[in-house]
Amino acid sequence: MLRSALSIGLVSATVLLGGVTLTASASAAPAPPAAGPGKPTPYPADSLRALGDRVGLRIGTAVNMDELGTNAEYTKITAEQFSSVTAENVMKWQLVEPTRGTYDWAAADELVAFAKKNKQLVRGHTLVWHSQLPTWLSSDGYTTTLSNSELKALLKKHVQDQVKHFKGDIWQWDVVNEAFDDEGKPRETVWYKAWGGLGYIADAFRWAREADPKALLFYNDYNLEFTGPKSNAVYDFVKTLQAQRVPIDGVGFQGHLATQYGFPDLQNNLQRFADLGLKVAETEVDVRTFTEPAPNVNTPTSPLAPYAQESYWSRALKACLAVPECISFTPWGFGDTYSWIPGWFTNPQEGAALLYDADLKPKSQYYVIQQDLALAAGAPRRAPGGPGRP
Ligand code: 9MR
Repeated sequence: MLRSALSIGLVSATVLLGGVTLTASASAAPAPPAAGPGKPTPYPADSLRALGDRVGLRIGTAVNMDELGTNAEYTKITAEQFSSVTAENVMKWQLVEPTRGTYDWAAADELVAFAKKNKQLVRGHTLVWHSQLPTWLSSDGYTTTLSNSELKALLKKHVQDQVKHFKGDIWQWDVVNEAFDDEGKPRETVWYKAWGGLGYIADAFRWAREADPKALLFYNDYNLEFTGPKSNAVYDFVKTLQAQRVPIDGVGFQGHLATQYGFPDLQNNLQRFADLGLKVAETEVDVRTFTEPAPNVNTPTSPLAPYAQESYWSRALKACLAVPECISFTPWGFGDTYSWIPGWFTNPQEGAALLYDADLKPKSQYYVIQQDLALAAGAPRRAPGGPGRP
């Protein structure tokens, strides 16, 4: 009853849940006072970030730097709703060193400044990956004209320089991203080939720890959400890192979910990694569904799809809430227009994967998450962690 009242967006409906008054439509909420220059944007008591604060759970978002600062509504939502931000692209190697030997930190620095101003923590994404490499290094992540010794020196310099540049400003670093394939085999990337194995991963974590001892260091990947060859391989590998005293603090579960597949045994997987003494996080959550062909790529083909999406969002959040070591829950952006999904999954078309629609209005999925957070006051409180942090 409550859900349906919220889902159909009764503009005047307000509900008291978990001690917080939830407003059914963001536009019906009293407008917060405008933020002055240099002042943080005030955020409402029923925002996702305010509700997450009560259990110590950071609610994050990936940020598109083409919109932040130029699109007023986008900027306001980023500040009001989220207590953590991840650079969707601007901290990737391709963007920070497009020309060999010349760094461009401008967009990433802008995001860090925005986060500081708005009292948000930053997830650094990502230091070592085979994708989105500058073309001077590799155009496909698997082949290169550079020698193994050059690659080794380049990766060391990249990790050290980037972590030092942001020293003190990053809460969690995705040190290594997507090193395993879906069969649980190591991807034979340029890094794997240069080291003759996975040794580059231990080296990268050690360099990152030296460069910023206070940042939490994460391994991040997709399809770790369910028990299978990939999550088993990463689980075993992480144990070998720990046995070698490699400074790994956490594992990121990207959480790119789709209604066409069954909901994964996510809580079990978060818990088994947490039981290794690690932090865990949901780092790139979206829930895609089948949609109409272009130009209506964010219109579900089935009117029932949003119900499945609401359920998946809710279960993904609750899996994190149930595991005290799960310190952040980060959707991969918040407006369907900016999602990577419609451009990537085209045959058949999928989309409508985020909490806000193409007009930046909250969808029913948003209200479900908001309601779950309001009710989560009894969930175990988590500590953000990291050396020097509670
Ligand atoms: O959302 C990102 C998109 O804008 C980029 O074009 C794409 C390039 O590979 O990367 C997307 O983000 C990815 C993230 O960095 C790592 N996990 C998968 C994400 C979706 O592809």
